Amino acid sequence: MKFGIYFAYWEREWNADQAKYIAKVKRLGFDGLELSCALLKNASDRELDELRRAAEAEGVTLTAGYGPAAEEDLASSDPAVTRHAVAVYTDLLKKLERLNIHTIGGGIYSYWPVDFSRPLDKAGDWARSVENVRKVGRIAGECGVNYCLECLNRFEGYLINTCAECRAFVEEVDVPAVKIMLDTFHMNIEEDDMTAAIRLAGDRLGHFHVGENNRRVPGKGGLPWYAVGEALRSIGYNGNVVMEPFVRPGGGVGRDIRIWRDLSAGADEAVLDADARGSVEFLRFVFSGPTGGR
Ligand SMILES: [Mn+2]
Repeated sequence: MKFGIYFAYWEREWNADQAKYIAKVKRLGFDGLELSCALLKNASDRELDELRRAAEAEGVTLTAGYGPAAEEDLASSDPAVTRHAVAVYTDLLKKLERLNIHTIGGGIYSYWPVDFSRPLDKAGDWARSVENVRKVGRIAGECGVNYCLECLNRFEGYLINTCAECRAFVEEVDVPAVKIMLDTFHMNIEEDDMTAAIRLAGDRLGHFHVGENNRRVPGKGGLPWYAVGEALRSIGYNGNVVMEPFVRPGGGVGRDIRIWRDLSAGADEAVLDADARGSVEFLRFVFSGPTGGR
């Protein structure tokens, strides 16, 4: 398993300079950095090449996360929206290929954050999304990218809340590059048993997010990390484990993630860094199991 972190832990706005985090996460003991596709969408080839070279120079594995806008909803009943969405993903996947990124994850079968004031047609959206994810998933396969569908909790998504739903969706899509993505924060709300969900994902698991029940760094909350690690080992998971902590209120990040209090206790960047460093060391230790790989 390779351990990464999402850059937005340090940021209050989504439109940050992501490149500076490549060296930082390496220094803090991570193997990888997760970038936001929102920032890659408008990047020039030169900027993409610089990012790729910076990651190669540090030996950092890049992964990509995305919260698609409403006008990029692959489940939409408006054909103009789904046509636009397929075009956006096609372009994005080519950019990921250029960046040597092999994983994209998120609610990339729907949109985010969902507007729950609008009427929902889950069955219709499901059928349209399966069809469009199949199209995009084939393109992802050609680009060498795993297209990983994140199970989101009921307050953030409605189409895929559990691993069982995701597994059914992925089987219906039936394209090898389209995989299941789990996130402990969402699983803690929706799954009866997180470890059973991981085992159900099995070899279809393409990406894994870790965060505490309240989105602190792993190890600073109540989730059963030893059992989570054991379940990942039991399915032979060898992919990326990316922490996605959010602890500071304010800005677009605080609003979209619903951080209404300061979970960082006024932490400055040095304290955030120390927590991230401690958390990745904790995860490596706990996930290595009883014999620690010996
Ligand atoms: Mn996540």
